[in-house]
Amino acid sequence: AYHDPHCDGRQVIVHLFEWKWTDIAKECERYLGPKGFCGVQTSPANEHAIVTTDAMRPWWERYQPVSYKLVSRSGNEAQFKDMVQRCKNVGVRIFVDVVVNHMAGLGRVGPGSGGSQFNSDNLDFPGVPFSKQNFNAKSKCPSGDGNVNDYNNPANVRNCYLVGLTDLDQSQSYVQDKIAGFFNHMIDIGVAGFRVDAAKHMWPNDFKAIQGKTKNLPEGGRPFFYQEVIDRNDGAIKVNEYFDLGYVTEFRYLQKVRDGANDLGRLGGVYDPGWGMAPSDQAFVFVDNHDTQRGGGSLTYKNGAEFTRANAFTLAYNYGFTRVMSSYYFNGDAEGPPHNSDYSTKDVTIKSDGSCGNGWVCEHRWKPIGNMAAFRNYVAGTDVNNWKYEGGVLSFSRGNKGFFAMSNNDFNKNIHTNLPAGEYCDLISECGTKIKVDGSGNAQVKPASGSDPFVAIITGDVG
Ligand code: LM2
Ligand code: CA
Repeated sequence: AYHDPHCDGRQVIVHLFEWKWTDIAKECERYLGPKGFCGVQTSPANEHAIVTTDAMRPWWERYQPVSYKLVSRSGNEAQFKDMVQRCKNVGVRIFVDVVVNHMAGLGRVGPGSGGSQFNSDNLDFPGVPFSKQNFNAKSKCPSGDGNVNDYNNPANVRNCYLVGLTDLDQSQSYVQDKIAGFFNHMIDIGVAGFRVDAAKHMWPNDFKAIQGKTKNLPEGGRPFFYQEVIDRNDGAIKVNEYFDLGYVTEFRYLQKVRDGANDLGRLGGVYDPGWGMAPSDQAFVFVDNHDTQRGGGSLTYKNGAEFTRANAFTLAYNYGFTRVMSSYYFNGDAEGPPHNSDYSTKDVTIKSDGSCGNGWVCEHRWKPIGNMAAFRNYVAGTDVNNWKYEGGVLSFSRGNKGFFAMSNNDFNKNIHTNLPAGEYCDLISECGTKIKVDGSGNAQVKPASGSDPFVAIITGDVG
């Protein structure tokens, strides 16, 4: 019920981490719409704590909610509305990261990014309002210090404070109403769905009740949900508890694809049911996210070519619903987005070669990543066939609609593509080379450029 992203069959979401609403609106119009992206995952849109104590304006202040007013480091409500509308106009939907497991951490005080006062130690958030009785009481949390510290005990994971973050009691009808009201406000504006932060730390039935209070989209249909459930076969909470509530993040994929990107022959095993991985129609997959790129053992933009291979493969293959991470350059783990001297976020600038400036990485604009969205859209629903790993080149077809090949280095190889005879534009290089398929479906396959050792072709238009 919650698995339709409402983007006309498009298949790829990009997380524009810490981007301002004004920049996301422009990116939808100038790049994401034309390239066939389904949508954008935004950073949390609601009011958050302003952290100037243990770090100066870290990115993670946005995971410390103060109220459900739409005023954040990315912009105000008017800018948010403008973004949602402009993106929608070019076929790109907005998916908001919603942080509703908790409010700001102990020790934090107001005002927040929207000017609301609050005091976490007193459990007082007048901007919602939430007060002491709306939070999980110590008596419900089986942990000595009140913090989550036993992943083998669901009550500990779900009723205690995650790293000192004040834990809401979602079993209360009042709390559910406030959270659903927040979702409904964004649905009225035109948002198509949500990434549910810390879903593992909420009881599935409580979240189900919140969804029950959430509206249909104005155009009809249930909002899209993907639940952040970190299941690495390392505790009591399993992804399958959340299947009814939307897609679930599949963190075991990150490890599989990282290992495969260094040893292409292993990529055939990225979906491993033996590991308890979610089936394709439940799995939300990605190479990295904003957490794992700061020390979660995943590949990141810092890995360059391996990271590019992992992403191109992810988009070419037929497992799960896909998201691409788009970052800013960082050294320290807490470092916030590129900013001006007053700590306002810097604009995303676009250089003449299509890459980004001002400290933004824009992985989604790297050709073997961004140009694969159209491939994934076109071949959706087909099987992977003709899997071949030979001479360092991995290749496969997607039914008789598409063919993909990649290697660690330049290559030039005769391969069976499974496509009808014809001459096809390589999508990676934006038709920098054409691949000629003969009457038996074979082609001499050579990338347009040895520095981007990928080839992707489809039998129809990219549109
Ligand atoms: C998530 N998913 O389930 C987010 O993806 C992740 O980024 C969030 O943690 C986490 N759950 C809670 O929403 C981040 C960050 C933490 C940070 C929290 C809250 O990774 O380091 O914790 O946001 O801002 C910070 C401090 C931590 C402190 C806590 C409370 O780093 O030392 O704990 O605030 O003040 C005492
Ligand atoms: Ca909780």
